[in-house]
Amino acid sequence: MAKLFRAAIMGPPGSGKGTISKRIAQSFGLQYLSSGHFLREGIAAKTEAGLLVKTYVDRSMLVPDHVMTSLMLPRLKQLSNHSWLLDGFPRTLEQALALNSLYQLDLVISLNIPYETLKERLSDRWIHPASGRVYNMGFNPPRLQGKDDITGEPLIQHDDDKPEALMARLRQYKEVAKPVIDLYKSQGILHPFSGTDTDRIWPYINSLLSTKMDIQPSDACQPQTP
Ligand code: G5P
Ligand code: MG
Repeated sequence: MAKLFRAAIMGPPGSGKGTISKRIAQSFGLQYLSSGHFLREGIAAKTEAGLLVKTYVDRSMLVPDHVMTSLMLPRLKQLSNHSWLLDGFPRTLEQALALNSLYQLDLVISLNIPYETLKERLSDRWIHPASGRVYNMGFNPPRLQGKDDITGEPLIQHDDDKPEALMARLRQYKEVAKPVIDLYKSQGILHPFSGTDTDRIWPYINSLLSTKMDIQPSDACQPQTP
C-alpha cells in the first residue's frame, strides 16, 4: 500500500486556499477537508451548533478552538486509511497542537499574497449563501451573471469583504498564524509560496507535491471532495 500523505494549506482570507486545494485534490487524489465548508454545512442545516458558529462566521471571527477540533478531528479519524489535505485548519496554535497530538503532517503550504491583491479579489467575490459556493467575477464568474450555477439562486456579496473589515481580518490572520507557521517551520515541513496569481503559483505546488508524494498527477486516483 502507498504511504499515506497528510498535508495542510494555510493563508489569509482570499489567498486561494480553496482554489488550490481543489486542484491538489483533483490532481493527486487526496481527500480534501475544508473547515469553512464543514462550518457552512452546519449553518445551512440550522443545527444548534450551526447556529452558534454562524455568530462567529458572520463576523469573520475565529470559531472557538474546542468547537473546531471537535468538528475536524473525528472526520480525520474516519479517514485513517486515506491521504488528506486540510484547508483552513489548523488556524491557531491550539488547533495545531491538538492535530499534532494525533497526526504528524508531511507538508504544509503557506500562501503569502499581497494585501492589494486580496482586496481586489475579495471585492470581486460573490457567494451563494445557502451552499457557500464562491465566484469571482474576473477569475471564475458564474455562467449567468448574479446567479448560482447549480440552483440559479441569487448571489450575494459579504460585508466582511469590504476594505476596512478585510484589513482587520488580515491583521488577525497574521497574529494567529505566526505561531502555527513557526511550529511547522521548526518541524521542517513548511513550504511558503508568494505571488499574485494562483495560476502562476500552482505549477510550483504541483511540482513540490509530485516530488514529495513520489507520484505523477496523472497516476492519482479519483478524489472525493466535499
Ligand atoms: P474559510 O471558508 O476558510 P477564509 O476567509 O479563510 O474562509 P476563503 O475566503 O475561503 O478564506 P480562500 O479559500 O483562501 O478564501 O481563497 P479562494 O476562495 O480559493 O479564493 C478567493 C477568491 O479569489 C475566489 O473568488 C477565487 O475564485 C479568487 N481567486 C483565486 N485565485 C485567483 C487569482 O489568481 N486571481 C483572481 N483574480 N482571483 C482568484 O473560513 C470562513 C470562516 O470560518 C471560520 C472563520 O470564521 C472564517 O472566517 N473558520 C475558522 N475559525 C476558527 N478556526 C478554524 N480552523 C476555522 N476555519 C474556518
Ligand atoms: Mg476557502
